Amino acid sequence: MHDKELIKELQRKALLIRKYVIDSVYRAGSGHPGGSLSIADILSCLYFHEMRHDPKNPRWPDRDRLVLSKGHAAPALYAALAMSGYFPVEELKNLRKTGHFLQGHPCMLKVPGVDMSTGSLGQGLSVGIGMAIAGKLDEKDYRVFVILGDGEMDEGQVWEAAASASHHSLDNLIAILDRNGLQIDGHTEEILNLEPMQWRWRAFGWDVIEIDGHNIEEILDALHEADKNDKPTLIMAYTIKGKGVSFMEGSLSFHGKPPSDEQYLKAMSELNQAEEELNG
Ligand SMILES: Cc1ncc(C[n+]2csc(CCOP(=O)(O)OP(=O)(O)O)c2C)c(N)n1
Ligand SMILES: [Mg+2]
Repeated sequence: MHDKELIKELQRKALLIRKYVIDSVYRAGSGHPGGSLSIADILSCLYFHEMRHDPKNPRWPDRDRLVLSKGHAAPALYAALAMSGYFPVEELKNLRKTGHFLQGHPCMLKVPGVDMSTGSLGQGLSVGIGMAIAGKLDEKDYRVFVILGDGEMDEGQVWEAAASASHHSLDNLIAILDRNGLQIDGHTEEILNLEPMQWRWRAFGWDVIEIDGHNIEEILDALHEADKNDKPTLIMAYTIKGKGVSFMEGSLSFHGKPPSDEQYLKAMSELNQAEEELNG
């Protein structure tokens, strides 16, 4: 059992991430709200509880690393980083604006706290493996978290990486699969059926933990359990694309589209209401 206050605090932070996602994508007039909203709870648990990191020292050699392999969910990552103190939250208003540093996809050369530049799907797990092997060679005890999309599983490079992670017994590597069932063109099973997905990962030598990716307690338990494994772990997080905004939930069209003026107001009012309910 986790402390009730901790759970509530992480739920509050996840809601705030969602509000920043909607606000920044609306102001930018472009971006990916759906896949950003689906990982808000996961990022909240990672940045505000689980990860060892120091926003004042973004390149601290002993920090846990995070690779957002589904780099189009950058608005959620930027919100978590700003809220952690890597840069001022005011910068979130300048998402995708010329002359500012928060690009549409994360750039490690420009944004403090971004461990890897991503956006081209399929590559993040390979990079995470490199970091995990480096950690072993350097005798460091940091962990590497990689957040993957389920449409991203169509990329063959993911499976080459999956095989090499177990070959190298990378128990310091934790991949989190955002299993929202949707990709850019449709339902994941219609585009390329990879079911049973959990058994594919097991066959590649990974431990698999299946959870509700919006349940803070389950996310925390899974992260804790992953730490005890002697194999790489895949946390299969079942989520809802667009989670938290009624008309974006399960919607294909909000994969990569900003809300209109009217939709923006509705989304913010729903999230504000959820916040009020949480605060009782
Ligand atoms: C190599 C590559 N091909 C195509 C794209 C364009 N693209 C951006 S997001 C996306 C869909 C990804 O679906 P999924 O991994 O399920 O992400 P989520 O549902 O979490 O948004 C695609 C095809 C890309 N970024 N990289
Ligand atoms: Mg998806």
